Amino acid sequence: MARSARSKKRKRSKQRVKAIPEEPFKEEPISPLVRKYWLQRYSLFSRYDEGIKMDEEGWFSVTPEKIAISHAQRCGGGVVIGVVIDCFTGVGGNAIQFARMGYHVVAIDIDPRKVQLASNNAKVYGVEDYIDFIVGDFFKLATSLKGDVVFLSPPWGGPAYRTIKNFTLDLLKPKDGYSIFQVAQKITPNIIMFLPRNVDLQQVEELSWLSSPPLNIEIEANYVQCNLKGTTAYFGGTAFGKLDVS
Ligand code: MGP
Ligand code: SAH
Repeated sequence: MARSARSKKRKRSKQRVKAIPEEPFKEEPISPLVRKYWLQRYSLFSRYDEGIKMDEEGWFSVTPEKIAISHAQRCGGGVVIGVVIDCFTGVGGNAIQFARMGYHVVAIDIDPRKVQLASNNAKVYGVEDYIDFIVGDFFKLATSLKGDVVFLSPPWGGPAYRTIKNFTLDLLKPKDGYSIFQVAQKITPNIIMFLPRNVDLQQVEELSWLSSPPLNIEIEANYVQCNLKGTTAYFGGTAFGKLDVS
């Protein structure tokens, strides 16, 4: 649903926790590593030419726009308004689409530069007023966070992740996938986790058993133009499109 159509419903007071560095942003040149991702720039951000800014990690980590839109649609299809916590925001690929779908977003990244980039990119999409950016460590902030959905797209260890045959959850950064999931569960059982395409699916299913009773889980393969890009696990109310945060 278009943001403009929903604006009247969005009267909740905004609690800004902005901590964005003021220094001017210097764009990095397109390195050989980045070139492959730069060639895919319009599938990463369709408004790339309108002023999107990236850094090297941002290039190889950002969720392609089509997948980020489907993550946001699965959060209740925009029917209900709620708060999504994007715990590993990066350059904002997911946070922007959650905000466009009508959610209020708390966007956290440990790297101040990422928050600066994500804030810039949110402005390109006209949704900066719907996102509270926080520079900080998700694990330290977790106990003070409240939200209806937690979105997790942690680092996978760089582009070399794809050389691994079976990507086990202990390879996620900065902590293993079980620890990340357990911290997220203290906020809400409605968790969406974006994982590598070669992730160990049995281990992903086991995450749902960490809760008693076990959480609902639905696992989805994510494609862009027939190319498999990642795996998304939907837990709790986000599985089977049953989220209701009203
Ligand atoms: P990729 O496998 O590096 O690229 O990343 P591609 O073009 O599929 O490579 P190919 O040559 O094998 O076809 C694919 C997607 O995974 C990226 O667009 C990101 O959305 C996501 N991704 C990749 N990495 C290394 C990370 C990461 O560290 N963290 C997160 N959250 N996402 C990542
Ligand atoms: N979904 C994002 C990509 C996330 S990449 C997008 O679409 O743009 C993973 C991010 O996690 C990186 O930007 C990294 O800086 C951040 N990160 C790593 N450790 C963190 C921590 N402890 N707390 C918060 N963010 C962290």
